Amino acid sequence: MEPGDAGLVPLRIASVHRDRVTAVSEHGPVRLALSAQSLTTDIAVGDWVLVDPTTRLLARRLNRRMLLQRKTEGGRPTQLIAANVDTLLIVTSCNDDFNPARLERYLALANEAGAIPVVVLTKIDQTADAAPFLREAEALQRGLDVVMLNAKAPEAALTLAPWCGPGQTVALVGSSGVGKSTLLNTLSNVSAENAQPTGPIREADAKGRHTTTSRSLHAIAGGGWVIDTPGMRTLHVSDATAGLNTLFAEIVDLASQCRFRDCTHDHEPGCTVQSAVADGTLDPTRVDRWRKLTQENLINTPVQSGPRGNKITRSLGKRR
Ligand SMILES: Nc1nc2c(ncn2[C@@H]2O[C@H](COP(=O)(O)OP(=O)(O)OP(=O)(O)O)[C@@H](O)[C@H]2O)c(=O)[nH]1
Ligand SMILES: [Mg+2]
Ligand SMILES: [Zn+2]
Repeated sequence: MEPGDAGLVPLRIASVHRDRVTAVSEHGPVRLALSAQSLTTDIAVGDWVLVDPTTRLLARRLNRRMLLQRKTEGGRPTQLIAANVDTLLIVTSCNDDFNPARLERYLALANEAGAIPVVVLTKIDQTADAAPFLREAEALQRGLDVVMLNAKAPEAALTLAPWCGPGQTVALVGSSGVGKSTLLNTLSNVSAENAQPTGPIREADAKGRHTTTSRSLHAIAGGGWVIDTPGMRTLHVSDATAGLNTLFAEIVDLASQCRFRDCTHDHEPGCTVQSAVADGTLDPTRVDRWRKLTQENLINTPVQSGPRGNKITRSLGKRR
């Protein structure tokens, strides 16, 4: 607390729109009054703020524990996805939506921001065999937790219980139509009238119709919070060097043992990455995806001048 904070109450941000912000209360979301100086682009769903209980004026934002953000197209400022998230539930379905390259982008985002990533495979009730999806997802990162569920079934809440509970915040991300809002409704267990709207997907290619259009935070029936987000079309990787190194740890380990320090892992003799591909212990498509994301991160990450004028990249370490 700071001087001047006396009499203010901490509230958690439930939704953020261009001209309007709501916070969670026992009676559902309440609209906050904004001062002329406050910018809604600086506020994220999941932020804690201090509010004047009589006027509902948002006095100030409390420091964030962590922030999920993403770079958007065309040099616009980064977009705040959610703040103070403990676990990122990366949702995909056991159908045409399943795509290792896309899941890796979400994993890099979670790793970099310091959230625990969990891959959630939905629609197991609509597939004859979910095991291949599970195996492929588990191979995406060392020690990665992957769960399978039917988002409509009440048991889904039990499957996710290890990451939910008092004080814990989970956020749902993934493409449109994978079942994020369906899962939120199962977790929050609210009446149909207060439920998040969900929408059907296209039969032909399993693509959703972008039913959810804004981010929102909700209470979970057994305690804790869950954040719903709109389906993302693209997720660019930037400022995620540490996140990528965690994601591709097995390749990073191999690459450190190559004969030449500047090995490009392409044609050099004594390349441990290429020999792992040759002996079948490393999937060459995984190496291709590692190269592509590393390159994209390099291009998207701003370069700053170092102390002696030498150039250093901004995200050599994890910034917490
Ligand atoms: N059978 C089955 N249907 C599901 C499951 N999860 C979601 N669905 C259905 O899939 C469709 C899309 O679900 P939504 O919850 O709207 O998907 P979303 O991820 O929120 O999509 P956007 O809001 O567009 O990003 C709806 O018709 C759901 O009923 C599941 O596990 N099993
Ligand atoms: Mg939705
Ligand atoms: Zn090499």
